[in-house]
Amino acid sequence: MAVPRFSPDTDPSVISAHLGDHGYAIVDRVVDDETMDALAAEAEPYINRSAHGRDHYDGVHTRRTGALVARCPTARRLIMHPTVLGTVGEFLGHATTFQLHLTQIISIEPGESDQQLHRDQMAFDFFPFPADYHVQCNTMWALTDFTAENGATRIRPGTSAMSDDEAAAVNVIQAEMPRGSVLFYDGKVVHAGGANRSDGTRQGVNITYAVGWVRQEENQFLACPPEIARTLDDDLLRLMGYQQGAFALGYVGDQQDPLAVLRHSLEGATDKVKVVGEFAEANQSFRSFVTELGPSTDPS
Ligand SMILES: O=C(O)CCC(=O)C(=O)O
Repeated sequence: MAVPRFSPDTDPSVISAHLGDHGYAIVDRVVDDETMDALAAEAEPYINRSAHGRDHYDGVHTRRTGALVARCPTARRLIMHPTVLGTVGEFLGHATTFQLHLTQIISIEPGESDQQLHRDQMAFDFFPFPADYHVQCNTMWALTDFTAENGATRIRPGTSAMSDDEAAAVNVIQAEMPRGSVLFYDGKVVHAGGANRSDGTRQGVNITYAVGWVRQEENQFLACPPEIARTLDDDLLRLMGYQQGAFALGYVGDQQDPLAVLRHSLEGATDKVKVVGEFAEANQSFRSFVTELGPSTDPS
């Protein structure tokens, strides 16, 4: 079956619409070989030190290497790529904010077998999110070419809103794509890593995003130590979680803004997080709540 794909200049709203209809979208050659060469060189020592998985879900011939914000400066460009942020912003636009969920290079080595098919949102304690509520939006960047032989991601297209029984009847496709391409897939679509029947390692950079009100899969505050975090741009830091995830979520101390605390310390940060009224744009629930709350008091 021919797998549809998009060119790198495609409008993010088109990519997001395809993702909504099919559970995945592939955009070819979004970054060049130099970018992937730089990332591969930065990551290599960490990949070599990463242990193989401990079960057949993680993959006994698969290495998973995280903390990419801290370890690999080039990964920050993939995380913040405008096509990706545009698509994720559209796809998760129903939430007040979205955030970085995890960063992980998945190296599937020769001899690995098919990973068990699954839906990524199971990470949230198998909570049964409604079929029309997307909690995450994922990317898998091809650090090497992705081929059917070397373990390109397997997907059952269009299964995001299906029951497991219905999904089981859908044929699997493989996200074959040249190096530098990116696969988008949602948190509900049935998918898995593929068996590697080649003699080379398949490497994918899994960078995923989630709505701002859930716990992140990779703990960004420890994976990227504060001394490195302080060297990063504000936009990346907000995405990593140095922002209010939604009203009341993520403040520090005396309702201070987490980014201000990172920059100026707990005692030195004067910026406060937003009050509920400042979220009135977000949705009708906020507007109703604020109407009932009445006018703000001025403490001065
Ligand atoms: O490596 C892949 O292509 C997919 C991996 C995956 O789905 C996972 O580990 O959850």
